[in-house]
Amino acid sequence: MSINLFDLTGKVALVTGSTHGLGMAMATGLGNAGATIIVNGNSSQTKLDAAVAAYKELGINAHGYLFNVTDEKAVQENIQKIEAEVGVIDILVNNAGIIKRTPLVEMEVADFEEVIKVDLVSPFIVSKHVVKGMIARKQGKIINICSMMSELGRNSVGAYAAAKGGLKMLTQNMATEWAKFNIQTNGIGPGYFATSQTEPIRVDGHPFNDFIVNRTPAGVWGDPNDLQGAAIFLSSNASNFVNGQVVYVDGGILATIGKPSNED
Ligand code: GCO
Repeated sequence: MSINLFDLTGKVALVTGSTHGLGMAMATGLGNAGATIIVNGNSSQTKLDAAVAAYKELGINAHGYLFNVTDEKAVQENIQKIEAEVGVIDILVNNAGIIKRTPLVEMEVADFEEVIKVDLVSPFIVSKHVVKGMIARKQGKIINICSMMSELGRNSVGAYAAAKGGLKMLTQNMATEWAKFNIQTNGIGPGYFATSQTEPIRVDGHPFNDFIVNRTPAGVWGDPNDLQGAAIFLSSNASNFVNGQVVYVDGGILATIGKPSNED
C-alpha cells in the first residue's frame, strides 16, 4: 500500500492573514492537499466572506473567523470557537504581518512597536493558545512565516527585520520547548514575491524592482503559489523529524552575494 507522506486529509489548518496574498496561496496549497482551512482576517467581514467563498469555489472545506491576532482575548475566544465548531487545530501557520518602510532615524516609536506587535508578538500569542491542544494530543505542526529580513537588513525596514529576525529565533525556541510533545515548529522564509505588500516597490521601472530581479539568481519575483510545496511539507508527516528550521523559498537570494548589473 503506498503512503502519501504529504496527504493532509482530515487535518484542520489555521492560517492567519489568509484572506489574500501569501497566506491565501499557502492555505490554498494546504486545502488542495486535503486540509480543512480556517480562514482568518482581522478587519472586514465582507473580505473574509469573499475569501471563504473563493476557497470553496476551489473545492476546499473552508471556514472564516474574523479576529485580530494581536488581541489575546479575541485569539483565545476564537480558538475555542474554532475547536468547538470545526475541530482541533492540527496545523498553525502564523502568516499575518505588516511592514512599515521608514528609515530608523525617522521612525516613530509607536510605529516600530506596532510592527513588532503584529509580526513577532502575535505569533507568540496565537501559538501559545493553539499549542495547548497540540500538547494535549501530543501532535501538531506550527509554521512561522519569516522573511529574507530574518537573515539580512535592508534600508527602511528595520522594525520589520527586527521582528522577522526575532521570529526566526522564536521558531527555534518553540521547537526547543515543544518537540518533546511531537510538535514540529519550523519557519518559511519567502524571498521577494509579487503581492500587495510588495506592490509599492515592484512597479515596472522602480529601481527596487530592477534590483531584486538582478539580486535573485532565478531572475524573477516569486509567484505566491511557489510557497505551497514548503507549506505542505512542513504541515505533513514528511517533516515529522524536522524542527526549528527555516525553509527559504527565495529563488536563490540567500545563496549569493549577487552580481554586477552588466553580468547575465
Ligand atoms: C521589502 C519587502 C520584503 C519582502 C519579504 C522579503 O520591503 O524589503 O517588502 O520585506 O516582503 O519580507 O522576504
